[in-house]
Amino acid sequence: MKRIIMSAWRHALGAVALCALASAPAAAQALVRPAANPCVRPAAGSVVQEPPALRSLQGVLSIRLSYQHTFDDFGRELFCFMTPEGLQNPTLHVRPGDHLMIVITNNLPAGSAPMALNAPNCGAPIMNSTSVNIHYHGTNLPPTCHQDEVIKTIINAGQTFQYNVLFPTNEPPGLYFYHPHVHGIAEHAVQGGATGAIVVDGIETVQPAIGALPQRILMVRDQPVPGNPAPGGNIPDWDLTLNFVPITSPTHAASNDFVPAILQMKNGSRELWSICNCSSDTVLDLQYVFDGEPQTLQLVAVDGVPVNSQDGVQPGAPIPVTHFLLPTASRIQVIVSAPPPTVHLAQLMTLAVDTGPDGDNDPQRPLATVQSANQGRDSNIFAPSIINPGQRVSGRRFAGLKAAPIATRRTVFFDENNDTSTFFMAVEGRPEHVFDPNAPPDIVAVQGSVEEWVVQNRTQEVHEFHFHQLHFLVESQDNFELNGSPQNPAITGQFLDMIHVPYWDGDPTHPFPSVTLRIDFRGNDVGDFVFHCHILEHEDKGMMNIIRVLNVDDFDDLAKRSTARSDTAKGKNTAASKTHVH
Ligand SMILES: [Cu+2]
Repeated sequence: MKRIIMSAWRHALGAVALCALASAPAAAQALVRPAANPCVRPAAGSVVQEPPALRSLQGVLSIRLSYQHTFDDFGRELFCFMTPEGLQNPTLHVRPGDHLMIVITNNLPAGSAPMALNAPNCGAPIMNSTSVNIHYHGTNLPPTCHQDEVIKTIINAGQTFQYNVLFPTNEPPGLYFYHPHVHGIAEHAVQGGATGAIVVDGIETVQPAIGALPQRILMVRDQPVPGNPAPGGNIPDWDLTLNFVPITSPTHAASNDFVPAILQMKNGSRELWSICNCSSDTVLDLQYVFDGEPQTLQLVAVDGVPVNSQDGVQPGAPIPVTHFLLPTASRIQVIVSAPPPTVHLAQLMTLAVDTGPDGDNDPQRPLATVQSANQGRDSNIFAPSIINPGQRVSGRRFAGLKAAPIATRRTVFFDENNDTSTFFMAVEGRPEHVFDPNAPPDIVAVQGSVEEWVVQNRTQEVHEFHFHQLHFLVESQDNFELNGSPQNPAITGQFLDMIHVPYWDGDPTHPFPSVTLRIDFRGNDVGDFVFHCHILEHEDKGMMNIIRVLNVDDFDDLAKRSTARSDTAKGKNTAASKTHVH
């Protein structure tokens, strides 16, 4: 049903350019030896445990990771990042302005299906079926080699690579995550579990409602259903896990026999839950229910940005929600109360998500049964991140975006060819094509500008729009109801790195569902980077594109050359942009 495809690599097989590597430091690093017993996972019905956590010290978090795999009892291939001490996928706590240094060795077996990447390279110039790299999802890091670059960064089996990532001082405090981002095998790696949380500490200084509440990281992931049964009814396309505790599904479509995880809280307590939808392909619609009654959750952050915290509105104010649609790769942080003793059944669950006629089966199911007792499970939770009394973080990376003049307007859209199982992240006015890491960018923008993009869904399944290196301001969600899908009112006016674009119902008189976004190129994001659907099956099959952001001088040079070639379209575009460059 859903298998990784390597045809995109095979067609590009050919002369391999053995050009000089752009990354000399990697060779100097001592390799990280494989850990014993990698990727150990708990049993169904287990109590949810907090992932291991590592914290920066005096502005630096320096770690060593071994990328490994194993197979579980159902034959599923599991992937993980292991520290030499045996910690799996540790949560990485940093503060704005910190350096995150990671030495990583790829300890997978040698791969097949090589594909050459044109220079400039970062790491190996050839990628294959066991390559790895690390994307620091949601962070506002530059797309440069050794930081958050994923198009040309390749670490092959046996190779060691050094990341030296510098978090900006205005990075919003909140929940981010890391995962491999090699085109063609991203779905397999992420479904295998190669994801970990990144926390930029200090959110309580922007959202005072959090105060000193205990905090908990909840990572939802997805994986193949054992035996690959035909999806339908309550048999999903993908099973879910919660901090790796598998949520097993019924074996009959009409059965409701899900086995949730157990989550233990202290009687009368409140906690901050930082929840990542770290699944590859599964959209969630989270709800917290006491005896069938949806509870109000106080939403304090989405995608690492404290809500209502930008554009001079600090401290932020929480948004009450009774459910929240969480795209793949999206994160929310919510304040949650323990169930009172009178409640018989308290559950964190995901409601059914209608992914469209061409989409996956994503039924309602419980994630965890929440138990409260006089003895809390303090070992499960970590202390609040309060930096130092009196110390604050600004987190205002996107301040002023609402009022900034718009330099350029563009339309991009999701499209599919069902006959060839190819997926497109297309740009209006450009030929539609599957992602090619060696292709030139379809969009060139200028650093310092702000653009307005309409992102349309022209297909009959949902897609999840992601922009690397920056967040966008959600201006509107359009034509949703007309096509049978609800909007999510909580996100309009907020700053996200993921947004759900529901499916088109196929009625030619209905305009495509779309979102209108303000894209912020005022940051330190010069270079080539990607925007794509974060349903990774779709990304692997081509639904990704490249944008090049140039600094003003390079952009002006490009504009002059374009004008000299009488390229009127580009010339007009440039003139419009330049008038608004600060
Ligand atoms: Cu998609």
